[in-house]
Amino acid sequence: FQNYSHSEIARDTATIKNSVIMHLTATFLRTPTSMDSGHAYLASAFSVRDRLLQRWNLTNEFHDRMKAKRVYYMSLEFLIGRTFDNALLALDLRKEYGQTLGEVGFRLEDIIDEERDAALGNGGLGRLAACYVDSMACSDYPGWGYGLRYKYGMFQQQIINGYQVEVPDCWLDSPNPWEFPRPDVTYPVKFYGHLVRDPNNDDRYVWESNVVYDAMAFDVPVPGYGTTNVGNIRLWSCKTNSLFDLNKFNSGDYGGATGGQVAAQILTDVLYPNDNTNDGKELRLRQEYLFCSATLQDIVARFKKTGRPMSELPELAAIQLNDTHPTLGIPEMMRILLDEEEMSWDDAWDVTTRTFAFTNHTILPEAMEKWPVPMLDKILPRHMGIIYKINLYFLQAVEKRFPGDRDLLRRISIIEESNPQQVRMAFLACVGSHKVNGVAAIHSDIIKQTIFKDFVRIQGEDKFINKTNGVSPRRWMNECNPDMSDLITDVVGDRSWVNDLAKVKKLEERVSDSDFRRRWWDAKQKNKQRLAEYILTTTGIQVNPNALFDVQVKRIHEYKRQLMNILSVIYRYHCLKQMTPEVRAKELHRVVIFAGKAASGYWVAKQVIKLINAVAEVVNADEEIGDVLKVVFIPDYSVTAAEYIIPASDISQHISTAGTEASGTSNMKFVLNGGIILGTVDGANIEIGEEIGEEQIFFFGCLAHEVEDFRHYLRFNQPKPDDALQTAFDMIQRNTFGDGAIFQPLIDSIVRGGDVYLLSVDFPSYIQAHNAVEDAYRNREEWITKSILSVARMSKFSSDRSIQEYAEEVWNIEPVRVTSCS
Ligand code: 26Y
Repeated sequence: FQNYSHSEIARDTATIKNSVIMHLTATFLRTPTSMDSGHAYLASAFSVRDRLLQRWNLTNEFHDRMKAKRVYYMSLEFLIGRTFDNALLALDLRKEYGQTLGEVGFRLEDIIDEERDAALGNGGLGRLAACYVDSMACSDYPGWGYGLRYKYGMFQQQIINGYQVEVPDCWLDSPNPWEFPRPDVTYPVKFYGHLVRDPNNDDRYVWESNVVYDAMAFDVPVPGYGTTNVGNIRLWSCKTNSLFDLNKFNSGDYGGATGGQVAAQILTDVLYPNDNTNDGKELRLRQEYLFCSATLQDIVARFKKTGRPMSELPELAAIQLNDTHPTLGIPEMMRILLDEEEMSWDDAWDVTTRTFAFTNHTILPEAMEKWPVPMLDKILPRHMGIIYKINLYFLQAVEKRFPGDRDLLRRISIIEESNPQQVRMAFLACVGSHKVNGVAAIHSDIIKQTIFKDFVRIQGEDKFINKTNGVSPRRWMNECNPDMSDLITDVVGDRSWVNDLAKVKKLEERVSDSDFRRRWWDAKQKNKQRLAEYILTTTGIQVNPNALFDVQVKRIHEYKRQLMNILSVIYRYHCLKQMTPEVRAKELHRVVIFAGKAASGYWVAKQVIKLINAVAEVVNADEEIGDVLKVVFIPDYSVTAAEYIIPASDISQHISTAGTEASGTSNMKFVLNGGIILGTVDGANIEIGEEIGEEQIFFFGCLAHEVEDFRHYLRFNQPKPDDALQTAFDMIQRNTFGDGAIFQPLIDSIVRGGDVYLLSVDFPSYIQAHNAVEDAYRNREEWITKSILSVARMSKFSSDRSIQEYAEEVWNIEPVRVTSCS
């Protein structure tokens, strides 16, 4: 046994083949002759998983033994995508598996394509969580992600008649090699009920309820690249069998017997498909609590195994809240410490605030979580009581320091005095944490000047910090862009840059090496060719890989201004139509690519998708235009789709109204793949520009500090669309793209609705910026220089850098490199 846990499984192809065939026959009851590519994938994946399992055990045993402080990253979303290729690269077994599969008649690429995405997230926030656990694993930080195992992840998007249609994502219908069920790790989670006060202790209650659900753990291994460390994401699923009512079953009430099961399952059935919009649904609140309660019970149970007193929890555990969604973890921690561990209020509060830290990801008012007091009181009576008390003590302390400032108390109260009263979750998260951070420099500044302004004054500047986002170079370079990665490896001398991105700086030395420049360009062309094929299979549209690929892929949201993009495409179409064929033939050929999902209930966003598809249909069918302009909406954007699209872009658009996009992370991915940004002075665009130099990025539009004045003006004055924008409106209204009436609400949002996102303000400079991009792209040599220099200067945006900063400044944890268990 000792030997088993210490020795690595052999890496030769004979051993690999044996283990694949073992799983094929023993796990899936197939034979090599009856194997299809689906089973080839499953058998290969299970054989890789055996290796991960071994390292997983080693890692966790080692961390336990070392009594290492762990960080717990709590997130309602983990947008993981695929794992097989990622694991092969991490274990350095890609070549061996490719060879083995080749010997039995399969191409590795096809086998990789059999895997379905784990799409347990909406967009940026969920993908960030996945990049962060990847970085923790790769940098040897003892860290776990905690989340929910949704039965249905992010819906699949079909485009029917130009409209988005949502289809359930039944990702667990086929076996999932990347999760380990842990029936022994199950916790009861209570809802509703009533409280009985401890007669001897004012702060202690017994919470009685017979509505109890079980949360069962599933562990998802996170392979670390170039280390034996394997991270973990622990996902909770609502367990059902304990709710089977045997009495009802025995009396013949079969439906009633499983009634409880159905209700329990619903809690982890589906991911809410909202990105940056809070719909305040009760089921969502219950999901959040199930998640927080199970997670906190698990963290406390693990800590208690060390035998140390609860007051020392902050020495062994740091908990990061990924936005406010897991904020109930704070009152839940208090409940455990007060009611179960019998701590005093002050000691419990001290432990709690030293353990928790909170990341804010947005300042859009519609995204702010608030829960009606009556709803919270009904579902979680004990927590409502704790929140009242947290608020009371907080307000008392503030009143002491700022006597008589009643407006201040009203502004900062965790309970908003509306009708009904609401709990402001961002304030609760802030008060219960020792650090609060934004996700890019401008965003962290904005939150200090707006939502947390009073808190900065009360709690001090030092509590409010910036942690600029980052992305994983493993997935977003090495995995998705093999040709460019091989080139970088040639320059650096080995592949160590994948874990140490500062090394890409070396690319600058080769910027005038003509052979290198040609290979750089060829790598991009190959990626564009690959995307052209992907576009053909997913949309039926043929595009020319030699055209400029102009990409905007992200969630569809008004603040991200896909509408401004498509309006500029309409204007471009108009201009092309005015030209003589001779002049038109000299125009730069362009493929405008969109992808992204709209929340199911977000009508305006769905109309934007319809408009894009309506424009695409007319433009792509216009023989006069031909290859000069193509418009493509790629359906069902996902992590995997992004891995095809991002490496193939020449220019990508990140054009949010200044001050609205907290950071953005795809902007980083595009530049790390040699693409150039056309963007506003917003989010992480700003820091990207600072790092790579302003010659390498195309900025336009008004600045964040100007936005309020423009908005104010537009509340009382009609916007003045310039000729270009007016031309686009006219074409829509003249039914150029089908019935213009269905798009009138989009035009009205600008001309009558106050143009909240300032499309009319930024449109002229947007068109100018497009022209500048065209001029630059026509000069191929200059373009290649921009592309190489950009990548060379992007090392700041590795999530390894972000995680190191969190580790040092927020979590106070150190890397623990797994060596041996003994
Ligand atoms: C349901 C509701 C409460 C809600 C659900 C999801 C609210 C917000 C979200 C998701 C927000 C989100 O994805 N924010 C993005 O986070 C990224 C990572 O920090 C940023 O790069 C990006 O600018 C921000 O919009």
